[in-house]
Amino acid sequence: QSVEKLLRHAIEQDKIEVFYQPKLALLTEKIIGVEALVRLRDDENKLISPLDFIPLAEETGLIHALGQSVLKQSCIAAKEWADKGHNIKVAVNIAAKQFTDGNFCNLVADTIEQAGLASELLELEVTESALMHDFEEIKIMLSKLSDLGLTIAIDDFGTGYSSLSYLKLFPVDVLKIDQSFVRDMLTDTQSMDIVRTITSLAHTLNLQIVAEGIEEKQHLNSLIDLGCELGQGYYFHKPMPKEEFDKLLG
Ligand code: G
Ligand code: G
Ligand code: MN
Ligand code: NA
Repeated sequence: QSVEKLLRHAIEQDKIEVFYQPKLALLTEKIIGVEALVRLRDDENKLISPLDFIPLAEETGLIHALGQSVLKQSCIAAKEWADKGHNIKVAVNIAAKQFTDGNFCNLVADTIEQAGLASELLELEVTESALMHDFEEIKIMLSKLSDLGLTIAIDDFGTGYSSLSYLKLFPVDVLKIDQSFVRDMLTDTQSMDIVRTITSLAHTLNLQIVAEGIEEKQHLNSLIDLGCELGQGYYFHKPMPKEEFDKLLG
């Protein structure tokens, strides 16, 4: 079966899955949030990588239904965790195509409201390239989203092709250091320098900083030394199904 068919069926049958990867305060190793990551299964129940269906979903327009399913499941999950006394912020990846849909802001507002979620517990992750469209339009939309009380994170920060001025002009709250820099920081001084510089930039601009792709104790130690407060990666936890994360929370 083609990936497109699998995707269509999964959407029709409400079988889009969401995994959650814990995000931690690096000093205390306390879980403070999760990143929601979409999952799709093939005919043999094996997981297909989002890399193999997100681009397709964007081309076919299925990204709207897919993204809405992920957003809704994520908001419902975070509400459930909050009701159990856990303040777990959920970060949802938003594709460029979703973002430029004129109705996106209303959709987000409705989804939060229907889930009964405090908007502070939702973060939207957008890539730099998603922001590099009509400047005024993006600015208005980000401001509306920000006014809802949720936070905006720039994903894969440092890999995009953009000027830094948008950090000043858009209401951005969080920078996520791309995992390639973290992966190489112990062996490549340039990557280490980039991580240091992004962390320092974030502090200067009063932005939160999240390191991605922490795989080793030494990554963690170096990031703490650089003053990076938050992070995620296989060293702590891989993305996992909701049931597994529920158990982890206790
Ligand atoms: O866990 P990982 O293999 O899940 O994700 C691979 C890529 O797919 C990452 O770049 C991630 O940002 C992207 N991705 C994962 N889930 C989603 C999603 O729900 N929406 C979008 N737009 N991208 C996602
Ligand atoms: O582009 P984005 O940052 O949204 O992508 C997140 C991707 O990174 C997902 O595919 C997730 O499974 C993956 N990921 C999360 N932690 C690690 C890690 O420690 N190492 C590697 N190699 N990938 C990771
Ligand atoms: Mn992400
Ligand atoms: Na990333």
